[in-house]
Amino acid sequence: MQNRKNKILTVQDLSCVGQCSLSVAMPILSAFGMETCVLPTAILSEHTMFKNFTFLDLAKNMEDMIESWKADNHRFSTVYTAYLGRKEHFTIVNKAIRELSEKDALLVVDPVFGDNGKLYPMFDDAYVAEVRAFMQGAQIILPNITEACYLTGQAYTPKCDRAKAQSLIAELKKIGSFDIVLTGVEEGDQIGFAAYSPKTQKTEFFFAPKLKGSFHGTGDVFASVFTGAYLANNDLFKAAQAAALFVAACIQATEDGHVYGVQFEKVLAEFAHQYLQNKQ
Ligand code: PXL
Repeated sequence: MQNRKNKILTVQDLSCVGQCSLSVAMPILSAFGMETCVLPTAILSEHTMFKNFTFLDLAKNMEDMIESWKADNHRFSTVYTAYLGRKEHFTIVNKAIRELSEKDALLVVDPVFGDNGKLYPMFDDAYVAEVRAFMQGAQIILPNITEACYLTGQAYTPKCDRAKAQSLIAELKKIGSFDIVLTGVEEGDQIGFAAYSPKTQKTEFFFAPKLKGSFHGTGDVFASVFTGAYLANNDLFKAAQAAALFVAACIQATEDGHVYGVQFEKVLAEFAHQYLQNKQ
């Protein structure tokens, strides 16, 4: 059924309240049939969009886990990274990739450092520079508009149309030869993504009606579904389309006033089942 052996290592934080990072990646990747292993970078009480949050840095523990996995001979066929938290984590993650991934392993990088034109709390230009350097080894990157602007030095505009997306992609291509899925592209009252592959040198767009409201963690939901779907069918555009449709379904299922995350739990099982049956 799947083309790759799918033992995936996802590297990101655990936000103990708030539907984002590992709390969404683990159930989603599992629902798509992946054996999901995790290298947690930090434990937070809540994600950093809450007024209060605690942050326990797991850098030392990450290094110990890598040594233990090496000794027990664990290897991963895909590495998917998202919010790490501190710039020191990148050296450790590079080591994990070097020493623990299979020869033809896939590296999916969601840069996760900002949204709505701003960096998340605790991040600065030095963190962005680390992400930019780290991304060079990726086969697929999944930036939102804010992240693409910071990564390329282009000015942020609240609306990113096709022309702006093309110009961001032209600059992102200079960082590395990866597939790019740029999320948050808008056309009229629709929102979607631009998907570019160096293999075809073409950019394809997908748009669906823009739903009201702004929710945290949807980027992580998108990236997790994308990764699960991509590993199931190896099709960049179809995987991104599935992720966009899933995020829309999650927003529609989310009760009014619940804005710190989307209630993906309500729609995940059925969606993943349908996808794996039809490979939409
Ligand atoms: O959803 C991205 C994300 C992940 N992890 C933490 C965050 C955020 C966004 O704010 O704060 C800790």
